[in-house]
Amino acid sequence: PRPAHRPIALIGAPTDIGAGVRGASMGPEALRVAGLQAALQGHGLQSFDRGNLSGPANPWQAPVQGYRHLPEVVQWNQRVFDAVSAELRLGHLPILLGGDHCLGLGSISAVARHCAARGQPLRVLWLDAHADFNTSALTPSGNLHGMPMACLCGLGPGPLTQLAGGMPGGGPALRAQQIRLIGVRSVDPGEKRLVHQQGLEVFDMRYIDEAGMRQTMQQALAGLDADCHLHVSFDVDFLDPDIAPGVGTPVPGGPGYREAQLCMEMIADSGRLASLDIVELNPALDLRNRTALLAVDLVESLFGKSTLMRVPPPEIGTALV
Ligand code: 4U7
Ligand code: MN
Ligand code: MN
Ligand code: MN
Repeated sequence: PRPAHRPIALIGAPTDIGAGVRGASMGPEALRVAGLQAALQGHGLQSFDRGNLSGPANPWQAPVQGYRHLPEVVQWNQRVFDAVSAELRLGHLPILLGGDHCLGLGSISAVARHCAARGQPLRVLWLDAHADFNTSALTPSGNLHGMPMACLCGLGPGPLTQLAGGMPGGGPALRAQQIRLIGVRSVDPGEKRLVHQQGLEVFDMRYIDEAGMRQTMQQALAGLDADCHLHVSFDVDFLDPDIAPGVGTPVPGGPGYREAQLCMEMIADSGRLASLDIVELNPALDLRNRTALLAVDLVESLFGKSTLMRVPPPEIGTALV
């Protein structure tokens, strides 16, 4: 079936092992309490809740050679890799409920391996206030949630760049041309140079201000192959903190409610969404689960709920009412 009509598997990864603030470990439960599964079912989508993965506790240590908690981050990501791989093999659409964004590494490594084995093109949309492109030499914090994009491009410690044995050809999980960074407004100085050097396509907030979300998403989704696997890595701090306060690393000046909805609706219209991460939600900093409820609302749009008064696009509208 078209990716958007596949059964959905929810995978909880309750950890804040890569973050600089505690609390993202409560993200999976907050999303469940906010009604994620019922919302998906309300759109006629079949879904399974696989429960939570388990992994090492957060030892809250200082960085060692530029990395905080590297062995623990490796372990969590191996479990995420295995869980996401298993769902992809079953033909399901995995949704990773984070957890901090270091887990995007395990999730996307699994997706990249799956696509490579089938010769299927892959595109990754990274919705985030940050570029997450630090290395141990560049990071101001040592927090691995600021490094998954770089690791996926092959810049990082071996156990993370070669997760679960690495790609068939031995190369990195992703090439720069497969990635679109959207919503970026906080990048560290060395990180900025590296992002440019690697040639990543970045739609930062300045670009979104000037071009608008519509043109931004048209470009970010341009040239998608009919067979393409589209992965969305949704860092909740992508959103403006006025509407999404429940995150550990808020940055002012993000997309507002309507812009975020349009972003999600245009991804839905592509009909190619085949895997998703929802990460960096921090219920300890939220207000009455408001950010989790907003995330669920946006995920509904991502799966085809249109708030616009119009006839839905035929390929999506037939199965989703
Ligand atoms: B997130 C930061 F220094 N760049 O590396 C760092 F500003 O997954 C923040 O996008 C990283 O939320 C934020 O520590 C990681 C910092
Ligand atoms: Mn992030
Ligand atoms: Mn972020
Ligand atoms: Mn964050």
